[in-house]
Order: sequence, then C-alpha cells, then structure tokens
Amino acid sequence: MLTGKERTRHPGSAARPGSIAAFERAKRVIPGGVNSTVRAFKGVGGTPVFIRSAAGCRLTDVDGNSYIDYVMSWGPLILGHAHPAVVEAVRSTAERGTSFGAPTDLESELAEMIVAMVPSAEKVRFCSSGTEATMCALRLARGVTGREKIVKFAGCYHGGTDALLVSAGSSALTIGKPDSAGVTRGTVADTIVVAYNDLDGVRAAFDAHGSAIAALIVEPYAGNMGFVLPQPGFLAGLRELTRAHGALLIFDEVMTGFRVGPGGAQERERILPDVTTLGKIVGGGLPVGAVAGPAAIMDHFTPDGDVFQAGTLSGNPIAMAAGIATLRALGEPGVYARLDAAGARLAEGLDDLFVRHGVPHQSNQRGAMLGFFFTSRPVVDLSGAKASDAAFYAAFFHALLDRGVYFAPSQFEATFVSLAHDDAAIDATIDAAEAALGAIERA
Ligand code: KE4
Repeated sequence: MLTGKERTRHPGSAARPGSIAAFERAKRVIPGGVNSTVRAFKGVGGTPVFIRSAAGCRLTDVDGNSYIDYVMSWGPLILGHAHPAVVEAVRSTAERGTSFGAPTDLESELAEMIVAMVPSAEKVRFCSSGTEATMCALRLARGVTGREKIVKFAGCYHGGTDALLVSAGSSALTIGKPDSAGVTRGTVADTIVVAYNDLDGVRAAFDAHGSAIAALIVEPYAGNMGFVLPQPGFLAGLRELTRAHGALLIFDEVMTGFRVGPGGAQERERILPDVTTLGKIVGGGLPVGAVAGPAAIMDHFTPDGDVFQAGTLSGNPIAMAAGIATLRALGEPGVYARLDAAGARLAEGLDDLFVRHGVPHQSNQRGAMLGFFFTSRPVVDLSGAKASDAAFYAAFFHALLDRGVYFAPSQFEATFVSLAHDDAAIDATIDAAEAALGAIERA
C-alpha cells in the first residue's frame, strides 16, 4: 500500500527504486543524468525510467516493471524492439568487423532501397543522425542556390543544428528553451520563422526576402509539438512558393519517413520536395541519418561537388545492416495495412474513451504515427499546441505509467505504434487508459 508521501511523489515511483538510484548515479557523471534532453522527464515530472531490456512492444525497467511502449526509441523501432531479423543482421555483420572507414556494398544496398521507396530520391548520402542530416541539407541548399536565408516553422524540430534551434519543438519546447543558449545572433540571422500552416506568413516571407531564401524546411507532418497535421493545401502551397522563388523545399522526414507509409509523407501527399532528410527507421535503431534527393542536387556534395560532408561512422556497416533488415521487413505484403490498423485502433480507442469521460481533446493519426492534445480547440500550430492542458497530459502520463503503459514523457511529442503492437496490447492500453482517467477523476 503506498503512503501519502509516495502518492504525492508519483504513486508508481515507489515501484521504481532502481530507476531512482540509477538516476542519482547518472547525474553524478552525465549532465542532467541523460544523453538527450527529453529523456529527463522534465515535461511530466518525476524520475525517468531506466531500461534494462525490451522485446516486441514492451520495455522492462531496472526494477523489473514491464510497460507497453509507445515511444519506441522516438520512432526507429517500427518493427518492435529486438526484432529477430535486425538482431541477426547486427550480429552477423559485427562478426565481420564493425567499421572500416571505407566504402562497403551495404551502403549501396540501403541507398538503393531508399531510392526505390522514397519518390523524390535518386541519390542518398548517409550520416549518423537526423541532426547531421538536416545540417547537411541546409548546407546543400545554400551551396546549390548560393543563397543564405532559411525558412522554418515555429514548433518544428530538426535536431540540434544551431541554425534551426530557433523556436524549435520537441525537448527544446518541453523545457521551455525553444531558442537555445549558445546559438549566436549571427547564426540565426538568416533563419526566418513562420507559424505552421500559415501560408500567408510564408508568402510574406518570400515577398520580403524571396531572392535571398535558399530553402524552406518543414516537417510535412509535424511530430515535435505534439502531432500536428498540415491543413489542406498547405504543403502544395509550400511547393508552389519555393518553386516560384527558386528556393529548395526540404521535407524533414526523419520521423515520417517509412512510418506514415513506405514513401513517407511525400508519397501520401503526392508532393516531391527537392531535398529529403531521413533518420530513425532507416537505421533500424542504430545511428543513421540521410539526405536524399534528385541527382542534380545531391551531386553537389563533395568529393565531386563543393558542398562538404564527412563522418567517421557515416554509412557504418552494422547500422546499414540494421536499416536494410528493417526496410526489407517493411516491404513484406500487408505490413503498412497492419501498421495503419494498429494506429487507428489506438487513436479510435482513446478517442472513444476521452469522449465517454467528457475529456476535451484533439487527436490525429496517420499510419503508425498519432497524437492527442487535451484541448477543445483544433491544434494547427505551436500556439494551439501550447494552449493545450500539458498538466493534464502529465497526470495522464504518470497514471498510465503506473499501469504499465509508457507514452512520450512530454505533450510536445508524437505517439508511435509498431508491428509488435497487436490488438491485445492496444486493447490493454485502452483499458489502462480508462483506469488512469478514473484515478485522475477520483484524485
Ligand atoms: P536526431 O539527431 O535526434 O537523430 O534527429 C533529429 C530530428 C530531426 N528531425 C525530426 C523531424 C526529428 O523528429 C528529429 C528527432 N526527434 C526527437 C523526438 N522528437 C528525437 C528524440 C530526442 O531528441 O531524444
């Protein structure tokens, strides 16, 4: 039975003494105790759960507690944790050497798979993270156009590259520092920020600076201020405006790539960007980022072109093998229908639950990616997302966590299902959510 003190701390944290001790240890040698900001639970309070292992759709923490996981490492694990084909690919590749700093056929094989799946891709350059991919994409756009300004959207997150840490989403937003310290005024002098879905704002930016704008970068489905969808005509409008002004359109599909469909959002929306950034799923849970696009643009990268890119572990053979195994599994018949059905089952189940409990909410789902806000007003941009009830989200998060369900520890993230989230897991999640809402209502 939990004492009053434990209950105020977070009922379940009493069941997680190992995580509490692990966090104290980590904080002595790692700033904030984590190696990526969002993991510190600042958005929901309490102590982060330290993980011992995972399999399928479940995490096991250092105290032996099990959770149905909807973070899935923030998107990469669309097959589920420790998928046998991925584990075998990693094991068998590692036995032949872990890294050579020289080209391998594995890089060409994964690049060929991406070219086959991503409509706008003719060539691919690999790096080791989504951040590196967006950093290189900006450099490419500026190199190709000879221009300097970039347009981004408030609440969109493109990793930790300085030029884009302006009104950034994800953990920057969660901790209330959307404009990071250490990013100089000079670095962001050429970054123009517009509200998501504000096509008039984009038009005004191009009217004012059109001939100086190298590129516009956008998350075609925004997954870093919560899950916010483009309004009808928004993405087509961006394609038209960038083309009219000679700027490149960059789709940051690090999160949506291979998740909302085999060809990502650009396939679903039938819009061809000039540059696509990829990450997460393409590495199958190992560090991979990628820039993809038409050869005429991609050939500007060194060594043949003059836009620099390099990386010790770019195209790492083990990461390539994990990515190949993942994309191969995603190519099996019926996989995306299963992913879409799992996403819809969870979204509809939560929708029905919130309606029955009279909880004001907005929910969005595209394939295996979904999200919800606790507000009665539709959310189309960052201000709408920030107006939602993040405190209620935090209470819901902890009430779910105490019932064995692990959602994103921030309102300003997306929710991910995988091939491992079968109907039983999703139905158990809805049951836990019903009990969680009941507990909140009683409290
Ligand atoms: P990474 O450098 O974290 O691999 O990718 C950066 C990035 C770029 N573009 C988009 C659309 C992204 O969503 C991301 C990273 N997403 C976050 C989750 N919101 C990663 C989780 C984290 O920061 O720990």
